[in-house]
Amino acid sequence: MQARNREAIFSALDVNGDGVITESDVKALLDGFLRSLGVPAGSPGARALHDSGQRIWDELCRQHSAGAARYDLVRQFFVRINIALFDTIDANGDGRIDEEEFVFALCRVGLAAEDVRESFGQISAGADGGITRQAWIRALREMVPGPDPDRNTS
Ligand SMILES: [Ca+2]
Ligand SMILES: [Ca+2]
Repeated sequence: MQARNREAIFSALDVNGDGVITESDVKALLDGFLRSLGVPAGSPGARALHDSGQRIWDELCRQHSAGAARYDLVRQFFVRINIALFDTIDANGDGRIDEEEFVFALCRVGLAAEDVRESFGQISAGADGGITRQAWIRALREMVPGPDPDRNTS
């Protein structure tokens, strides 16, 4: 992976730009995403996402204390947070992200519609009904190559 991408991922996760990723960046990141998608704060979906964020954060803190490499932690954070977002993006909760849900979510967070549609085609690979959780996880891991962060995440 290119150093430039690493930096881009790090700055995206360091929401307040102070050069370190902390628990408040996690909350701000998730709040920003929920706001973009119009998910009301305090709704069950918003609470579930924050609970996942908290679990991911606690786990990464444990690994950090155990001396895990910084890049590996940032990578894991990126992948796992995005896995947690699957349920938020899957607005109708049918277990698949269809093109409409995908384009809606990613355009709302500021990506160009053309790029988003292209990514949808690549990730769903023509599968009926859209992106499954497995395809989503695979795509995220390919985006930031490295050791498998968590084989049990589903
Ligand atoms: Ca920060
Ligand atoms: Ca769906």
